[in-house]
Amino acid sequence: MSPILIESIQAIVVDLPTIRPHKLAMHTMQQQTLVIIRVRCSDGIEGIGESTTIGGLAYGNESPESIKQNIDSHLGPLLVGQDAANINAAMLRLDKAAKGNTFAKSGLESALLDAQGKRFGLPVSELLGGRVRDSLEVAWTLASGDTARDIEEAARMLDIRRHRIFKLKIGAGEVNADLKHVIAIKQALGERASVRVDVNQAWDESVALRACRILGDNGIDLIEQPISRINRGGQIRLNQRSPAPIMADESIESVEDAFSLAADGATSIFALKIAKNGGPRAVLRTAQIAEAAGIALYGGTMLEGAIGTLASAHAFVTLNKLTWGTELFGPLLLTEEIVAEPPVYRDFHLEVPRTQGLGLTLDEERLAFFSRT
Ligand code: MUC
Ligand code: MG
Repeated sequence: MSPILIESIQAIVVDLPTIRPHKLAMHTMQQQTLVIIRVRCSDGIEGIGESTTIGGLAYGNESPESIKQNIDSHLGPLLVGQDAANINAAMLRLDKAAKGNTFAKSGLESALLDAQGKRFGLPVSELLGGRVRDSLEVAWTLASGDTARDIEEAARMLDIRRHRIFKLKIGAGEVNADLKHVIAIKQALGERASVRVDVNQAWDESVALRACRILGDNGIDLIEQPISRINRGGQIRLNQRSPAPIMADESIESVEDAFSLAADGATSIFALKIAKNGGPRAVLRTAQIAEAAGIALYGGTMLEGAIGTLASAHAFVTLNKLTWGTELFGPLLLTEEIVAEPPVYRDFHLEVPRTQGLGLTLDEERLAFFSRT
């Protein structure tokens, strides 16, 4: 039987409006930019994937424009003409020829998995070994920058049973003002919600030591990436001293980073992100390191739209344990969709489709309308 070949690869930059500005320590998002990947194969099947980051180059080493450029000029040509059904060989070829670029690789790997699922009539989760759950609990990020507005937003989410876990983005402001903001929100929500913070590396160790203690003593359940990813010694000390558990996010830019954090005892929770590991298969390698090291797991996001969100979800439903739930709410931050079937959120959870591939089809008209020309 002759192999099914990859015939063409297209990367499309799409700008979508958000429901409100989203304020992180390093950047305030006024919209979100997705990179949509289309992989067309010789059996007529098309796989779709997504490579999305936050704030241009503010968050990581790849921007939407560099992702597109690197796929168009380097990664795409390496895959065209290769066996579309052999994902191991395709991704190995990319890893041998290209360093890093995990965001671009993640979208390509997702698209190959989507195509393979459509080919075999299976959901991506089943290609990854099979799911152990059908839905995932989803946190919401309160990031309007205003305490009263955040409390109101959280109360509404609780009332409509959409979220009961809230992550607060802090670090952009003065530390005492940030702590006041977080404590006011926790006091307003009380036991109705789990409240966590993400500092996005903004503090130094001297600030973090005091702030983590205050946060832990005031009922905050988890502290994400309080200090620089570069400060490994500081991460180890904080992990030992903070009363609330510390989660690594930016510290993980590869599966190898995950291994060295585990070996150093630098964190007690990993934020799993397909984009920072190189795809849904790659992120499961990081999950296996965590499981072996006794590190808990959380399903993270780069605020992808529906495609990247479901590519993550299909990987996360296969995990033995997902102690801290997920934050796969990206599509809910957008006012527009470019797929025909928007993901379903119900009763604090995201439902993961059992249809073939990722379970999504592109809405061509809307994709064309929002694509950058
Ligand atoms: C991050 O740093 O975790 C995830 C949720 C959110 O609001 O921002 C992202 C990025
Ligand atoms: Mg984070």
